[in-house]
Amino acid sequence: MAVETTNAFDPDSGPSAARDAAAEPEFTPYHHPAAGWGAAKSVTEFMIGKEREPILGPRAIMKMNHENSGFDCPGCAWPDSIKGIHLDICENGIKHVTWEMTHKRVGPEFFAAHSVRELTTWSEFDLENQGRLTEPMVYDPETDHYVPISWADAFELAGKALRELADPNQASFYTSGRLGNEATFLYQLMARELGTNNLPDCSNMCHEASGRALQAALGTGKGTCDLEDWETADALFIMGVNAASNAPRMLTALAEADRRGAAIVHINPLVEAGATRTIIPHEFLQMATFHATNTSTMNLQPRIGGDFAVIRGIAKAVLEEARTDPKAVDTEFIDRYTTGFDAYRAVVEATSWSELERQSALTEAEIRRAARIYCDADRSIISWCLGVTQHEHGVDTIREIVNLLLLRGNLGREGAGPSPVRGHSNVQGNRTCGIDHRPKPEFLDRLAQVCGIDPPREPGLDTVATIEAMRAGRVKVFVGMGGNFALAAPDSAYTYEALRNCDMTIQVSTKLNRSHLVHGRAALILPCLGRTERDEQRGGLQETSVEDAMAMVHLSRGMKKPASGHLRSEPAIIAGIAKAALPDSDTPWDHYVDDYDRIRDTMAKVIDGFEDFNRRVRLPLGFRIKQPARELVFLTSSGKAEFSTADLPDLTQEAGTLTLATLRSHDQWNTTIYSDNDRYRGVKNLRTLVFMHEDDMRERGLALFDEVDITSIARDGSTRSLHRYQVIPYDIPRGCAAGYMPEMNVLCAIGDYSTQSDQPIMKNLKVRIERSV
Ligand SMILES: Nc1nc2c(c(=O)[nH]1)N[C@H]1C(S)=C(S)[C@@H](COP(=O)(O)OP(=O)(O)OC[C@H]3O[C@@H](n4cnc5c(=O)[nH]c(N)nc54)[C@H](O)[C@@H]3O)O[C@H]1N2
Ligand SMILES: Nc1nc2c(c(=O)[nH]1)N[C@H]1C(S)=C(S)[C@@H](COP(=O)(O)OP(=O)(O)OC[C@H]3O[C@@H](n4cnc5c(=O)[nH]c(N)nc54)[C@H](O)[C@@H]3O)O[C@H]1N2
Ligand SMILES: [Mo]
Repeated sequence: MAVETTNAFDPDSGPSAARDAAAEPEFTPYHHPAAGWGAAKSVTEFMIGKEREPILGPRAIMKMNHENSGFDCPGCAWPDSIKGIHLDICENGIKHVTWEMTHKRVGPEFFAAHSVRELTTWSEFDLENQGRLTEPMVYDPETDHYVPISWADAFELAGKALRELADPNQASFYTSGRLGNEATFLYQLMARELGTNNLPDCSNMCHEASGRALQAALGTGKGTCDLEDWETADALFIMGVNAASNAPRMLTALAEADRRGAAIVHINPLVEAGATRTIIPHEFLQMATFHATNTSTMNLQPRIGGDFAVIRGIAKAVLEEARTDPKAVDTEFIDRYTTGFDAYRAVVEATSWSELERQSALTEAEIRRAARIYCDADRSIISWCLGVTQHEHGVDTIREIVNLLLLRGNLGREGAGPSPVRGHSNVQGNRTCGIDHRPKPEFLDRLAQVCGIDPPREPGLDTVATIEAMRAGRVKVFVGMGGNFALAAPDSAYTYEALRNCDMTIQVSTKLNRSHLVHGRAALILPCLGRTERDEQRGGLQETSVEDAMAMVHLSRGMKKPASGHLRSEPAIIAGIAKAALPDSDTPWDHYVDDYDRIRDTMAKVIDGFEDFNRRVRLPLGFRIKQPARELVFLTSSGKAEFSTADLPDLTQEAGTLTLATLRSHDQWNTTIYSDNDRYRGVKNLRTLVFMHEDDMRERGLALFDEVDITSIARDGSTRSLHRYQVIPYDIPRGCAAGYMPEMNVLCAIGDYSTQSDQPIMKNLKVRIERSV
């Protein structure tokens, strides 16, 4: 099979036309520190320039991420600083908030003026840039327009579609990681009361590998570190994350680490902006004096997918060191808390340096230097994001990270441990509160007992399986609770066909996006309140809770007047659908929505670690979910932390092919594109690009901005192509290439997901890149 897109963008099979085709692309490598004045200038332009009027006043910024008195930043999941300055905000967080607070509106007049067919030719930027959705809309196939519908009729339409399914497993309920904990709980309750565990989420594309690896090794699906650990570690290993763009508040932690003399090692095929120098986002004095702080001791640039070899190499060097310095390995810790060490040592010793060099594309000396830093540090944290997870071998690599930590007892004590950088602001909370297509029996038992339902026990569908089931007609109703499924998912053409094959698609959203245009035979758009907005219910002003990447649960309270009087909160929308779909339900849906404290009281009885939820979540900083592994209690089958012994993956490339990773630019939030610029990578006015090593370009006779066709070769041999992308020479290992999601999702074959995590392999595509004809 070969999928061709006729030009760079094809509304029938992928994202649509670039925003400003007239603007000339520019590329000037960026040498300034990350954050600082560049960021401040960009924010100002964004707050005033783009939107033409100030939107986010100082009051809103001050309220963001404040001790339980404001709203949680809807940006990344990096925790709020506990000590010192609470004004821990960043350029991108301000962008995300401003985008939600826009004055523009997408009302019925807009839909009356534009058919769906017409809107499919608009760019992602233009769609979202129309502003906030204001009223429930239903698709009218006669006219190909969305038309207004009352909430009551919308709920009845959705309820009827769900009621009439022959089997509840013909519905699938997607969650994007912005959904608050209370709505999350109601959402999974509705799905399970209906009788399905089909609860795919963005985590299936994000940190599924982290959850599975940590669960197997340590008996917890989460990292064990908190921000105080970051503040006391002697060495930080930062793998596969573009911190300056995607977790900017991490820069503060890195700069502080550098000041106290801690070592920072970045492991990334690209040297990202945050991996050299930064200006701490909130230190305005530093901005004025342009005083940059180092954020790196060492940069290792392995080839894409080479992380396993890097970590194993460091472990090998540590074990070699232990022959002369017994303290290099923490034998007491290993004996007391772990199992499988001897087998692990044997596989590490059996892995040769030449093989490690070949697979990592680094030299033995480079790896040994990182090992030296690791051995010299009393306390080490290893942190990672998508550069590690979105691979076939994501789970094995994270287990190797844990192996390395265990070797020196870097677990269960201050300043040490595994610390995955989560994505969406509440993606971790979604999982904690029941969004899991493979729920644990204990969770279901408690849900049954407390909520009086009979939840299904067989596993449900994840993201990829949902797409396949929709395409095959086995799933007929798709509900998207936030997010932009059509574009975020792999294999755009295939995913579009799948969504279009549904009897009904229902999207609960704040802004217009591609998933409203790529819809089922019947389609609903249900507009909801954003996190910044006041949520008034019968019981008064409501707050909703979220969990950050370090397991802190705290309240978020919107304060802005809702974008439209018709908007409903996510809990209210879920309850509306649930009542219509489950007319005989004994669940007190309205009672819950009237006062979210009541949802929390039920959650306290169902969810581990949420005891006394209502009181504890109102403590000044909220509360931290207890972490057995942090206390050196391992809920694994052996009762110990388990070493793993995976073989080194073979990354040998076929001649003429490159390995391509899909990434975010600085100016985007997943599928939300703010501009065509990527400041820290020095790119302007261009998203249809591919970064390559200059020797790989030369070999193909290519120069800056030359047009190329990119063809991916899937495991099953099928090919997918993008045409007329422009090439940029970049500091990236040979044989590697990179470009932007979601445009490049066209290239991700639906069948190419990890056999270890079921995650689509979005960072490791086999491609051919040739000059366009
Ligand atoms: N502003 C902004 N913030 C965001 C997001 C956003 O879109 N915009 N998205 C949020 C979400 S949902 C998530 S999950 C996170 C994502 O945060 P990131 O993981 O930073 O996201 P990506 O842009 O995909 O970047 C992946 C990084 O991994 C590197 N990489 C690629 N392949 C490899 C590899 O094989 N090994 C290693 N070691 N590195 C590799 C890339 O060079 C890049 O630096 O950010 C969250 N925060
Ligand atoms: N090729 C490739 N594909 C990827 C990735 C990659 O690295 N490479 N990364 C993957 C990852 S890590 C993730 S997390 C997914 C992201 O996938 P999603 O979470 O599905 O996508 P987003 O772009 O974050 O969703 C944006 C939309 O969310 C809606 N929205 C915003 N705020 C709210 C809110 O408060 N409530 C509701 N109901 N809706 C809201 C708006 O309508 C907006 O258009 O993409 C994945 N796709
Ligand atoms: Mo994510």
